[in-house]
Amino acid sequence: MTQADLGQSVASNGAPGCSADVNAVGLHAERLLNLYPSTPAVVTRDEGLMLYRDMVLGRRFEDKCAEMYYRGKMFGFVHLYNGQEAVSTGVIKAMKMQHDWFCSTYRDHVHALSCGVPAREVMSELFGKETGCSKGRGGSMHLFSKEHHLLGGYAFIGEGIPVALGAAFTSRYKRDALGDASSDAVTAAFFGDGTCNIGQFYECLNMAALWKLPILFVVENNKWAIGMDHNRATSDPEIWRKAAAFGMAGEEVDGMDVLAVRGAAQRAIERARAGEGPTLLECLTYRFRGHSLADPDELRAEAEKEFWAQRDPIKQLAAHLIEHNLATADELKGIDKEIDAEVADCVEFALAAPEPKPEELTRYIWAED
Ligand SMILES: Cc1ncc(C[n+]2csc(CCOP(=O)(O)OP(=O)(O)O)c2C)c(N)n1
Ligand SMILES: [Mg+2]
Repeated sequence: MTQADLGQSVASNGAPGCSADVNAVGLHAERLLNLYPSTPAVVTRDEGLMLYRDMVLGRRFEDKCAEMYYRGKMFGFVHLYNGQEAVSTGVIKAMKMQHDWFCSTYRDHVHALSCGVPAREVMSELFGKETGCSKGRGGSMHLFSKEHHLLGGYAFIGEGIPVALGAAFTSRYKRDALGDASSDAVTAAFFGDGTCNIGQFYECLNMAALWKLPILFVVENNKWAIGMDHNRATSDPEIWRKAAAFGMAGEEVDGMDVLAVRGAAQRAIERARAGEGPTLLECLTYRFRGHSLADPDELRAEAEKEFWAQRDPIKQLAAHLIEHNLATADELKGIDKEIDAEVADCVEFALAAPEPKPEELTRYIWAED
């Protein structure tokens, strides 16, 4: 399909009255431009720098993964998160580390880093080394850390949603049935726009609403499911509105703005901890690279890519911090340098780390005492 075909098919399936200009960047961009601004989080200098550091770590880590993949150090499918950092950072950093729970997809490296899994452990996992967070048996799509409450990456789309639902049910059951008043953990389940067209999504929304479970369904709507345009694949492209059918809270948010995401996440977390049940949070975002590192990314229109590149979440936060005198450009450059050193260190560590022993291939399939 050519770019002209793509524009046409979007128009033929799109909202009435959308202009030629809008078609150049697509309906997804139009939604972002028409978004009702949600109340962003107010941040202190320390919080702002923490968010900046987390997003830069995510970005630089992924860039390094691309380099290592093309140098033949990683095998299998590797899906990068560039462009979507505001979602991982905005949601996860609003939650309580090693208390709340997180569930990811195959695009999971940056979620793991935001959860606090050390970069050395994530990179080792990608190289299939024993020092990896899944002991080298999982690889890119199966990051897991009990210590950091990361319930896993999942290669099958939607597979993590019921797992997250189970974690949310556990919090509620411990508090209400077992009388543990301290059991107030909230779970965040991350998944994409394409995943919202499968059955598990609806089944889990139903149960979460029915039992008022403390869960955030975080949709990372990056417009694309491999090569399928979201607007051609779903009955109502505004995913957050599907919350109403289940009587739960729903919110759409600028997923390129970490403070907007953080604000929406804080509201949803507060509701969940107060026993008011789940939220469907739709973050409008975009992936800056192809679906996986095996995808040459020749399908998407250049104008569309340019539209979203101009809204780079890291640059937007940097501008905000400087404009509000929370940081100087030099300080931010200093953080960039520190992150580069951390990423270089994790590669060195992972390259030197041992492979799993062949005789232990099946170890960790079953829990050990
Ligand atoms: C159950 C299942 N069906 C199909 C696939 C093939 N598949 C891999 S990624 C993908 C698209 C998912 O798109 P989306 O949910 O928007 O996530 P994104 O890749 O954009 O992060 C599909 C259909 C799969 N992995 N699992
Ligand atoms: Mg998608």
